Amino acid sequence: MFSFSQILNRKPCCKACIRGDRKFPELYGTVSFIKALCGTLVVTELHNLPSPEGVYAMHIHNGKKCTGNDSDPFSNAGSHLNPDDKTHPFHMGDLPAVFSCNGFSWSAVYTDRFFPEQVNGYTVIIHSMPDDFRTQPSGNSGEKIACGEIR
Ligand SMILES: [Cu+2]
Repeated sequence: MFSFSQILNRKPCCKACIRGDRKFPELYGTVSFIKALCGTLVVTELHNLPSPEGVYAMHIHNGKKCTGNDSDPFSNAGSHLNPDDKTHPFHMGDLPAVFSCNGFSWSAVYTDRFFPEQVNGYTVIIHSMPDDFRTQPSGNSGEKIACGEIR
């Protein structure tokens, strides 16, 4: 019988090493992309989130670099990965939020919106606020506070 717990032990196809911006230099973690069924198991582990009980939007963005400028340290991460020109929250790169457990978070979600190869080379962004899954184009999720390049 098929079981996702076995898939968790598979080697990820690609991975993003997450780092906080200069306001949150302690924030770090990984987002791993494991091929599963008709899509991907996305496994997220984050340490030192800003608030012990915070909820943070997470998306795959269409930029390729976690670089930026003074006003937006990750401006080169671009906006939501959305090759099919859909509305939010139906972008390819839209994902469930991460919940802080005293600054730590671990989660796994299965999505059939993409295979790992389709997001390889792009970026994962963690935002300062939860996603309202309603406001266009990006769920009113606040600043980008952490970023990782998928490779
Ligand atoms: Cu985003």
